[in-house]
Amino acid sequence: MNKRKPLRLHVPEPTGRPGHATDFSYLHVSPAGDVRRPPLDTTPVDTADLAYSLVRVLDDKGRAVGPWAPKVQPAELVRGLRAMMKTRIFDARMLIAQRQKKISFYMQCLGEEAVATAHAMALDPGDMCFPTYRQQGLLLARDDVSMVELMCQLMSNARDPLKGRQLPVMYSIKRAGFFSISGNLATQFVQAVGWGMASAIMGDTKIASAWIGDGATAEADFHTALTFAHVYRAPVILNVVNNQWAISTFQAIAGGEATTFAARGVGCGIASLRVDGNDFLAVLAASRWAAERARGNLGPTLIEWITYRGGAHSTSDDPTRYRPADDWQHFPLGDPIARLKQHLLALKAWSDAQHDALHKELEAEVLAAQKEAESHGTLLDGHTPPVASMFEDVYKEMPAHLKQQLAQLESEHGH
Ligand SMILES: Cc1ncc(C[n+]2csc(CCOP(=O)(O)OP(=O)(O)O)c2C)c(N)n1
Ligand SMILES: [Mg+2]
Repeated sequence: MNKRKPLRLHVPEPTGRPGHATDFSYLHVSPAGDVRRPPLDTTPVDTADLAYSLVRVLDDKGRAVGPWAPKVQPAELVRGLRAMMKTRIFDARMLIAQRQKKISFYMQCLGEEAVATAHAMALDPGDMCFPTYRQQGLLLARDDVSMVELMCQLMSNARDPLKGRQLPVMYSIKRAGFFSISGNLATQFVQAVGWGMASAIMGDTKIASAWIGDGATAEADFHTALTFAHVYRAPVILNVVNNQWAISTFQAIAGGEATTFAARGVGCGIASLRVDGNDFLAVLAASRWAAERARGNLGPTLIEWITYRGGAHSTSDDPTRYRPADDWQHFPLGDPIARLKQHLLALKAWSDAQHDALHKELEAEVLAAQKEAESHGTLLDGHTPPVASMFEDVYKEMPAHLKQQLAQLESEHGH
């Protein structure tokens, strides 16, 4: 007779649910300034402790403390604050535009603004990001990307540079180092590593920055990318944005319960950091560290950014169904905009009046951009690219069979 106990599986559960507050102790937050900063040429195995702690610079009083505090001028930080506020205001307006049916779909990065905007400040022109749909901050931090261009893509209007072929928010702006977003999650990671390897094979100096969410790390592409990055020491930054949720699935379901996502890197022979993603200074410092390593042929760096998805997953989601409605307010790492503002106030490089004035200025800027974008059409008025445009841009020279189909379309529909 079999006397063994029946086997059972462990199914991770979030520590909070609607009507029952989250216990955030699972995050294991280190005090600001507590985590060491290793030399750039550290060995991957020597970063093991960093994959289980949390690099933080800003303390509760808004002071920049510890070995990771970056050298940065207050004016540059004001630029960062501006980029985060612009991103948040842009998102809020586009969410409303979706509710007004001017856009079919939208995805905000509410609460995660520091990750992309501070990272953008650590990259050089010509570097290539392979983002997901929640890194609009990479674009909004740049002066050479107009909000009108982004909004025309969102509205799929006559000026949409992608001619309605991509889902709204899935931008593609090569000149801004922003690779076309693919809805197939985790493909970004293998593509970024391949791009970085190509850059090295060609003897170029440009590096790649790969982006993935906590949930998408469960895809095989993530692990394939780590192997290639490790073996060839590809010049790439491997960003894992752990915003605690993958639609309605808690990060523990993707494997964040008994270990960390940063620890995946160490296990694959890649130097890894776990960083407070709501701390603008920590994001800047860690991004610079990883970029310098990549540029110096010192190998890839994996960074797990701890943050919180403050809004819904997308306009098709209702997070009150699976997590406490006020969860974000209790997130121990706070709000990245409020924290950088507090730091600038502590430095006496900023004031409440300046903050309010900047907020108003940005609201007006976003509104003006929206007016201009809407003058080229929205989903409401059918100002979309001509149907015949679907035949363009697929091949450099249009092949005979497409020419035939285009002619057929024109003869049948009079286009
Ligand atoms: C390969 C693949 N599987 C599933 C989906 C459907 N899907 C879209 S977003 C998403 C959740 C992703 O969560 P995470 O990676 O944590 O990113 P976040 O949305 O939190 O930024 C899923 C499952 C997809 N787009 N691609
Ligand atoms: Mg997520």
